[in-house]
Amino acid sequence: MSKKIVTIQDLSCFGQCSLTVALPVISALGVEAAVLPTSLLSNHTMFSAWTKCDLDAEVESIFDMWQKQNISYDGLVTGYIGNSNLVNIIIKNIKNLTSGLVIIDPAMADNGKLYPGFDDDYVNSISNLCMQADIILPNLSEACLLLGKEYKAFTEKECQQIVLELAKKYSCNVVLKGVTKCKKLGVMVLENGEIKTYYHKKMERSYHGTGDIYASVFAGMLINGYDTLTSASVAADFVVKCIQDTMQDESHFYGVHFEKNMHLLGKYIK
Ligand code: PXL
Repeated sequence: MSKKIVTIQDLSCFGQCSLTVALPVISALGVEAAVLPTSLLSNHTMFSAWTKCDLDAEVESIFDMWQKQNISYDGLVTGYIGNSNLVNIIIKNIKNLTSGLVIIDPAMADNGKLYPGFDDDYVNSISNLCMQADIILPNLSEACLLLGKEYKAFTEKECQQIVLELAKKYSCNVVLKGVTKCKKLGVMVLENGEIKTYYHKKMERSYHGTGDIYASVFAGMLINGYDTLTSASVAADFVVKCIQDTMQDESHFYGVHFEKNMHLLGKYIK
């Protein structure tokens, strides 16, 4: 039986992030993707300006209607949500949405800085959301915010400690993104008490929306039954390939060209 998941995050109309990447990527893995847009933006917040309309009331109505219609999912994955009230609404409704896999990407920061508009209150609500997770996907900036640590360059050993602290605090498995070792970048995975790291080439440029592509590949893989390390490494390789393809296009600054690589995901369809 094919699986279905719901991806809960903003809809940035332009900019190759959040729902505009999640829907095609999850579908390309042969998984039915339902969407729940939490906010509507003209474009993501790495542009110099944007419009944003949070959909708190509509999100509550959608949850109510899904419950009335007995709509539920094999799993859910969350990303950028938009405000802490929305996060709290999601927390209240998670149990009605799925008795399956809960994947939380605490998408709120990068390079040691919160995204525009987010504050301590938002960090707090995302921390509460992580309490509901089976698995969380923080980058190092987000891990520091969740643990109240100062952001800096961390050694591999320190990253292992961070992973263990996160797993203990949230009683969940962890994929920590952005671990560095020599000239390599890696994802550190804790699954069933064991830590493993998948290292790959470090790219000279970073792009917006790659965390969202990462979470979508990871979620589709995991729901297809692949183990955490395989899901984490396939997601990393896919993002690296998309970045490589984008770097050749100097004019493309706001996201990555993922579309022409979608066929690479087909072999993981179950
Ligand atoms: O890729 C994360 C993300 C998603 N959605 C919006 C964003 C960002 C990162 O800044 O601004 C609207």
